[in-house]
Amino acid sequence: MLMEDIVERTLVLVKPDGVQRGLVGEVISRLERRGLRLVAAKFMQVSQELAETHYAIHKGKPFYEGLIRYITSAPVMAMVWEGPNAIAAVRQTMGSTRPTEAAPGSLRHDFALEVGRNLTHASDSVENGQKEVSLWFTPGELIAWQRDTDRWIFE
Ligand code: IDP
Ligand code: MG
Repeated sequence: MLMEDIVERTLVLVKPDGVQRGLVGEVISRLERRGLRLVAAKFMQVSQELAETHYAIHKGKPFYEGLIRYITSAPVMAMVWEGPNAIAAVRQTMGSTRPTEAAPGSLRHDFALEVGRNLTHASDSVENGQKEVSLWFTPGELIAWQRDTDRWIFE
C-alpha cells in the first residue's frame, strides 16, 4: 500500500506551559523518535480569535474561559505531523487529557499533573485533523517531502 493512501495528519501544539517549561524539544524529540514525519512548524502567539475558533467545541463548558486564557497566555509551538495512524499514535504519545489518567511513559504522565496545564494538544480524529491543520496553517506552509528513513518506518 502506498504511503499516500494511509497517511493521516494531526495538528500538535506545545501549549504555553510546555513552552515556558522548556519542553518544546522533548515533545518534538518524542514524535520524531516515534517515526512521525514533520510537515510544518511555527512558534506563535495565539490570538483571542484563533483560540476561540480552535476551542469552539468547548464553548459553554465550565473550563472554557480558563482554557482560552491558558492557550493565549504565552507563545505556543504549532506543528503538523503525519504518518500512518498519526491521530492515534500522537494521542497515545501525549497521554489522556487528565495527566493522572495518562499512561506511564506518555508526555502528560511524565511532565504534568493538572488537566488545565497538560502541555499539548493533538487532533482527535482524521476529520478534525484536516480542519485544524487548515485553521492553523496555510497550504504554502505545509512541506511535502520524502524522508530517507520512510521505507524503514512506513511498511
Ligand atoms: P484533549 O486536549 O485531550 O483533546 P479536550 O477534552 O479536547 O482534551 O479538552 C481540551 C483541553 O481543555 C484539554 O487539553 C485541557 O487543557 C482543557 N480541559 C479539558 N477539561 C478540563 C477541565 O475539566 N478543567 C480544566 N481544563 C480542562
Ligand atoms: Mg480535544
